[in-house]
Formats: sequence, C-alpha cells, structure tokens
Amino acid sequence: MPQILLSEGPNNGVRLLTLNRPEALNALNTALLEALSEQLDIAETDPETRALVITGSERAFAAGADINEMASRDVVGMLEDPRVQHWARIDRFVKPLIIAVNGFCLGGGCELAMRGDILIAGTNAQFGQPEINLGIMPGAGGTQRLVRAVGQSLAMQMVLTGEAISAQRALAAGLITEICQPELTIERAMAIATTIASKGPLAVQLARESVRRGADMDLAAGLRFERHAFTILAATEDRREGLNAFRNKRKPQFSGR
Ligand code: DAK
Repeated sequence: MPQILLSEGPNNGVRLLTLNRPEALNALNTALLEALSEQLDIAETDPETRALVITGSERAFAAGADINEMASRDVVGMLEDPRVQHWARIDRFVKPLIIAVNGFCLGGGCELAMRGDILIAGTNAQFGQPEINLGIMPGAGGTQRLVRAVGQSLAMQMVLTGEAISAQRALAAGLITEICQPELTIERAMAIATTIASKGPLAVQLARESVRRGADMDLAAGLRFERHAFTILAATEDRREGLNAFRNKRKPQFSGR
C-alpha cells in the first residue's frame, strides 16, 4: 500500500498529498517521510505545481513519529537517523504549503503541520505534543514553532502536560486559520491553494519567504528583506502584467517570469 496517496494533476496548479498509514494513524515512519520527501522534490521542480496541500485521514492527520521505530534507536541510532534528512527536506520546500488537519495531529504530526504556511482543521481535530508522556520531548521543532504560533503559556502547557487542544482552541490561539466540517476540510484547503496558485508565482514565492523570514528576524532586518524582495519583483514580467491588467480592467495572466 502506498504511504502517500497522490491526486491526479496538478489541478489548477495545486497538488494534493494524502498521508496513508491508516493502521498506525499515519504515524510518521521512515518510509512515509521518505515518500513525502520524494513528492516534495517532484512538486518543487514541476513548474505546473504552484501550491501543495497535505492532509491525512478523517481520523488522523498523523499521530506522531512512529513509536515502534523510535524505540529501536539508541543515542547513536538517533544521531544517524535518516528521518532527520527528510524533516530538513520539508523545511526547504519553497512553494506554498497548505495543511488540512482532521482528527489526531500529535507529536511529529503537529510538528509536520506547523511546517505548513497555512493550517486549517476540521471540528474534530486535536493538536498536541504528547512526547512528555513517553519520557521524551518534542524533537522536530515542537518547542520552537509552537511557542511562536501560540505564545509561551499555551505552548508550555501543551509541551509539559502532553494534553491536546481542540480545533476551537487552536483557532483562538492562532495555530490554525479556519475550522470546517471534517468532510469539507480538503475542499476548503484546495480552494485556498487554488487562489494562491492563480497569483504570480514569483510574487508568491518572495512574499512567502518574506513572511517566513520575518518571523525569525528583528523588525529592521525583516523590513530590509521585504524592501529587497519588493525591488526584485520590479524586474518581472508578472509585475508589468499585473499592473497593466489592472489599468486595462482585465484579469492578469501571470507567466512566472
Ligand atoms: N506510532 C506508532 N503506532 C501508533 C502511533 C504512533 N505514534 N499512534 C497510534 N499508533 C497505532 C496504535 O499502536 C494502534 O495500533 P494497533 O495496536 O491497532 O496495531 C493504532 O495506531 C490505533 O491506535 P489506538 O488503538 O491507540 O487508537 P486510539 O483511538 O485508542 O488512540 C491515540 C489514539 C492517538 C490517542 C493513541 O494512539 C496515541 O496516544 N498515540 C501515540 C501518540 C503520541 O504519543 N505521539 C507522539 C509520538 S513521539 C524527531 C522527529 C520527530 C519526533 C522526534 C524527533 N527528530 C527529527 C529528531 C517526534 C516524536 C513523536 O511524535
């Protein structure tokens, strides 16, 4: 059985990847992470793909790293863990990434979701970092991205108690942007991705990078990066097309040049 289901396409510039290990609630083992890395390579080099949606099943986005696999690794095994390279591959992905969560989104699953640019969730979603219950701690960004997303007090509570939060709480905390009925989550994520895919890809790429970098920089450095990115876009055909289309009262046709 494939670890990841692929949609036909891309459709309207959007690819959909569905994590597919139902027997283990999509626990992220090496094979699944490797398949995900491969699909990210494909999506990144395909000029027709302008945005990517990753989802899981209605029961689970992903219930974390595969605990059985983790149990077989000692300290040396952790240092040589091939999964680290796959996590790094996900970090390097340059196109807009929308995450559609239903059900359990725990541990490494939550850490994967937080690598997305936009997260939406079904009413049944549960977000948590339960590693503390296993005598370990988050190891794929959970202590760092969560605090940036929801603030120190809630991040600390989640990481130290291991207790999950509801979709409603995740929305209030700013971890996700929208809540839908579970059966509509993918459709809504695809609609958001399709809107993004209809924009000029160079502008999207630089705007995305500016927002992402800004989160890790002081304001002055972030503003400098934004200014440079904005200036670079002045050299693109898409900018000329966008401005002309507005002035001629027509829809722009962006070419990615
Ligand atoms: N790994 C392996 N199998 C899992 C799993 C997991 N994380 N989560 C669930 N399963 C399996 C269960 O063992 C069960 O298998 P069978 O017994 O049927 O063979 C099946 O999925 C269904 O699960 P349950 O029977 O437990 O279903 P329930 O509805 O009763 O409970 C649950 C659902 C999600 C509450 C429960 O399964 C659960 O608590 N799961 C574990 C959640 C968890 O602790 N997650 C954190 C794992 S640690 C790093 C990268 C990543 C990480 C660390 C470092 N580096 C790059 C350094 C990440 C670490 C983690 O995520």
